[in-house]
Amino acid sequence: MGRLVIPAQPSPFVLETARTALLMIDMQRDFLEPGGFGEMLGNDVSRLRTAIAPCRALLDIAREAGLFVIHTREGHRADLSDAPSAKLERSPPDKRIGACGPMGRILVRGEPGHDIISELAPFPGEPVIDKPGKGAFYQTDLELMLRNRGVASLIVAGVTTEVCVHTTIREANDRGYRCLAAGDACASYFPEFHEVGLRMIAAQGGIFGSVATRAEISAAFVSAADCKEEKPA
Ligand code: TIU
Repeated sequence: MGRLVIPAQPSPFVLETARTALLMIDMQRDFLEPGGFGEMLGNDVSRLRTAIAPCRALLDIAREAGLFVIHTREGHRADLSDAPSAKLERSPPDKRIGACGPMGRILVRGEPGHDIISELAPFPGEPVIDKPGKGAFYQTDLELMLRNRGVASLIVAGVTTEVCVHTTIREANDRGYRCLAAGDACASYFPEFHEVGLRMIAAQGGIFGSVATRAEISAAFVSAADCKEEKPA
């Protein structure tokens, strides 16, 4: 599809489709589904569920355009050997990582709650990165995959805005990737953190990256596709 310009804050975001990946961060059952770990902690999961339809639309457009689509999941080994005690100890024993939650052991790989929601299930061939931390680069092979594909730009969506999406964008920015947060395809249990989180990305000339809506991103892809079709053979 080639070069695309997406209206964004603080300035238009330019990308080459062959050098762009869509990162879908942690759209997991335990965070998003009623009866999961997120709700067990007292969070209103309906706030996160607002991101599902925009994420679905982004996946459709990215797959159509041939972008490299990568999904991530936060979680740990069954023996918890990759879970720092500082992370384990911050919740009471019956609600901490590894405890039995409503959808299996909380944030443990292979458990039902750890998996990606069915609405956004990865397609065959789309890598799923299992990450032990909040950032998708920390202790994973994400950077190796991006480098091997010559990726320069990332469109980032998922949950939660101020935690795993933010940490991943900060990690990516320090590694030299151009990042575009898909604002309404991200969400938080705390609306004020979502809003300020997005503002922080675009502040100071785009200190961590840029922010656009799902509709702005889709429109740029659709108009690039139309443009291509109208060209004489
Ligand atoms: N994926 C992600 O953001 N993990 C979290 O723990 N988020 C919270 O907001 N707690």
